[in-house]
Amino acid sequence: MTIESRSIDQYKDKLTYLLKVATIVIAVVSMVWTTFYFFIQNWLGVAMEGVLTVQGYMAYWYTKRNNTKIIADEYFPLIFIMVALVCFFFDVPTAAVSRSNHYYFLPMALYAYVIYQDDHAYLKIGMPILISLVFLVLASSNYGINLSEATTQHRLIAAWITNSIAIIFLFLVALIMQSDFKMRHILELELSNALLKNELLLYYQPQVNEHGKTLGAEVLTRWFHPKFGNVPPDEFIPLAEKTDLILHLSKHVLVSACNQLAIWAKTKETAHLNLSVNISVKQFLDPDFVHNIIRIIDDSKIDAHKLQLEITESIFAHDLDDIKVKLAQLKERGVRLSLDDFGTGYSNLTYVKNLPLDELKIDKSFVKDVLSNVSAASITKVVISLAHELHITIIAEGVETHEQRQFLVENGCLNFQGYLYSKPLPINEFNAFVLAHQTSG
Ligand code: G
Ligand code: G
Ligand code: MN
Repeated sequence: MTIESRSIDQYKDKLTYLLKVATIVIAVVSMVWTTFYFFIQNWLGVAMEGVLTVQGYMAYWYTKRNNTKIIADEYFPLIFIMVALVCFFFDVPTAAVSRSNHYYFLPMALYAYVIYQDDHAYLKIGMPILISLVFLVLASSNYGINLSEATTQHRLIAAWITNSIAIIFLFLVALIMQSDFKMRHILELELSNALLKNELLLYYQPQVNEHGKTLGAEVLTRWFHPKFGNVPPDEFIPLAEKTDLILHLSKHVLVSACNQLAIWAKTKETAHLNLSVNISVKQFLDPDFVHNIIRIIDDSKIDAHKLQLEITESIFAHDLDDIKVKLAQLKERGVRLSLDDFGTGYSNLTYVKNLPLDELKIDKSFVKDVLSNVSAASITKVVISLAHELHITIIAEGVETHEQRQFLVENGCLNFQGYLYSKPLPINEFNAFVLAHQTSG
């Protein structure tokens, strides 16, 4: 176990390192070209290579900050387009010099397969195919409108450099692929071990109304690794999402949550409790998602209204029709739906209005700043009135102080979750909390 866990970090570091090398090479090479075009006063060349330089540096900066998602979403496609433009306008083959920049597309096609691995097939397969097709056209033709103004001699030297870098990139990508696959493999082993050994535990964070009565809880998964202690969900959930393990993990969480609801239903003091469960995007997109949930509810014989699924706005980046169908099926079975972290992502009011939601959850980042930041305060007010207008429940998460609570109450949000009341608790402590907070409701 120890060796495996250490190697996750090792591969993660290696991946970041390789990506840093690649992005800095892109930046430096295009900066050299920017300077070159500057000296021969070819302003279009300066502009184009200048843009590539900035993109390279930005990609490097985001790699350093461990934000590889923005590279996949923005910088990779942009760099692809820029290199294609360079091929077409600045690297047009002549009788004396052949084209060279298109060779960058070979490592890029391979790299696309790595970064879009967890995405829809049209990206995962489509991007490598698209890049390869562009390579094919540029490699097999002399299409292009030459705006370069560079001399044949310069271009000959440049071709040697470009081809060398393209070859180096090819090996870099091969190393990146190797590290990435290895890391996934190890993590899959570790997490599936954790599932088998019951190292994943459910914690319950109370949700409380304005009278202090406990309405229910949000389930938050904790991973207690025997050697590394508490691995935070912010680390293992995104990693689990990279493999199918998220499906097993989520199923474990849902089954446990429904079993808990069944246990609560047997006792007068706890029979009213609701349970909110976080649903990850990949889990939601699984074709069997609805079917599985309904089966779990049926098996545990709980009242489906007591189960609430928390989805996030990032779901809306996917097929909306499919989402609507799934949400409608869940609603029909009586499951409640909550929109988590509201206001942090693809906020689009039309989604909120058109989906069968039961609850909006004000994100803790707004609650945190509600007293010190005017825009956090106004966003919070808008979200609260939106919920009122749609006649759905509103709850604030991350409530830590009486002053924040007071602000929320004054603006019409009467349900709270946060450290002011309690941190997420193991089941025994949560049950004790409920008994201690039974005041009128
Ligand atoms: O639990 P905090 O305690 O650190 O949780 C961090 C993040 O992990 C939250 O955004 C929460 O939504 C998410 N999270 C916690 N448990 C689960 C889970 O069981 N499934 C999913 N999909 N996300 C979870
Ligand atoms: O994304 P989601 O809303 O599911 O995240 C819930 C996360 O918020 C968990 O990590 C939980 O531990 C954390 N959390 C719960 N209450 C508070 C709080 O009062 N303050 C802060 N900073 N975090 C909180
Ligand atoms: Mn949540």
